[in-house]
Amino acid sequence: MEKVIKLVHCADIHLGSEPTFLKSKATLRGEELLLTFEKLIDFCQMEKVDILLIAGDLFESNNISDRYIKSVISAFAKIPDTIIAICGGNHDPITLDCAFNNNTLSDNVIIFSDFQTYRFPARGFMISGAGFTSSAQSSTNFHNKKAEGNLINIGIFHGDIYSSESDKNPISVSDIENSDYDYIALGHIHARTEIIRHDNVFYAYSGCLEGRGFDEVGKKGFYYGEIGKGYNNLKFIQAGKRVHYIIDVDISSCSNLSDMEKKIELEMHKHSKDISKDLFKINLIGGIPQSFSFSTEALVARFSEKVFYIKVIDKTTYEVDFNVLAQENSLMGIFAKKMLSKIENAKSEEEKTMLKQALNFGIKASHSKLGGIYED
Ligand SMILES: [Mn+2]
Repeated sequence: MEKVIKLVHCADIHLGSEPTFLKSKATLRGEELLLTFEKLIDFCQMEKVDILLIAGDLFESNNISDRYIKSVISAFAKIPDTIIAICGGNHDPITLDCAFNNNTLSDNVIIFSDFQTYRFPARGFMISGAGFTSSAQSSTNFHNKKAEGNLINIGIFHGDIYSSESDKNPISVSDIENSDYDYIALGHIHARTEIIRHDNVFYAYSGCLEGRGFDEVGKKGFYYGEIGKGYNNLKFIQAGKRVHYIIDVDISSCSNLSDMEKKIELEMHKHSKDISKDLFKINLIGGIPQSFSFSTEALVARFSEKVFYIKVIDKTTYEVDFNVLAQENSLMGIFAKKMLSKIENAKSEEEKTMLKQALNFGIKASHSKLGGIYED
């Protein structure tokens, strides 16, 4: 077989960020991002990785606590045989006051701002890339580039392949596919792609290393494996210490908090290997009798020792015969009658659904359940 090299591709680590929704656990979570990154460095050392690619947004901003920067720089120095290629992201652009310009880095680290190529002929590869030099960049820094020579050509970029209108380095897929690069490591989009192949060009978004909120659900990590000319066996490795899950739980068969607790826990275990480590957003769904009222706060309290974080959103509906209610001579009766006529005359399915929800919210509000309805 032709020469292959070992590679790790990660991106969007956002060191220095502390998810504020976690309140008293936010600082702990911020520290965990750093710990996961340090584990990744240990992994590179153990596996004797040739190249570690960090495709932008290593830091949450250019204005983060010095301890994060110091930890990262000493971690880099621990793996002198691994070439560490980093490009600036929109969160940590390469500016005069960025971490990399103001600190001495070990010789194994290369930083990309304007497009540049570094050649390592003795090791059989070359790395080309570009990074952000300010927080926005409307034209791409990867246009009409072509692979050259016999070395394995690697690219590293932070940008958006999904929108040509993006002001975050809109990279065109055809520029990638026509580049003849052997592998292009992308950052910026926090949801990973599979390894995409076009002829002998391979490319991927690794996604972020750790989820930091419920817009980053599921297992997070990095790509690791061997690449060569026309060869790529990169595999996803889960690295995140904790996983965020959003789960719909139908509680229509429950008649008290204890039933609900059991049902929710059962659903959690279906998704998570260790619920005590993970974060859950539980959407309660299903129809419940009007007589059944519960407090989402009380439900959350039942999980305080069982999970790292839980948020409960009440999306249940009341099993009410609205037509009967509409006959009632009461405020709710009048409300139901008006809403039913609006639903009847709705011009679209969307409008109908929205009006039905409004009817439900109204009925729930009359039962003082407002606290559980709104999502923050
Ligand atoms: Mn990012």
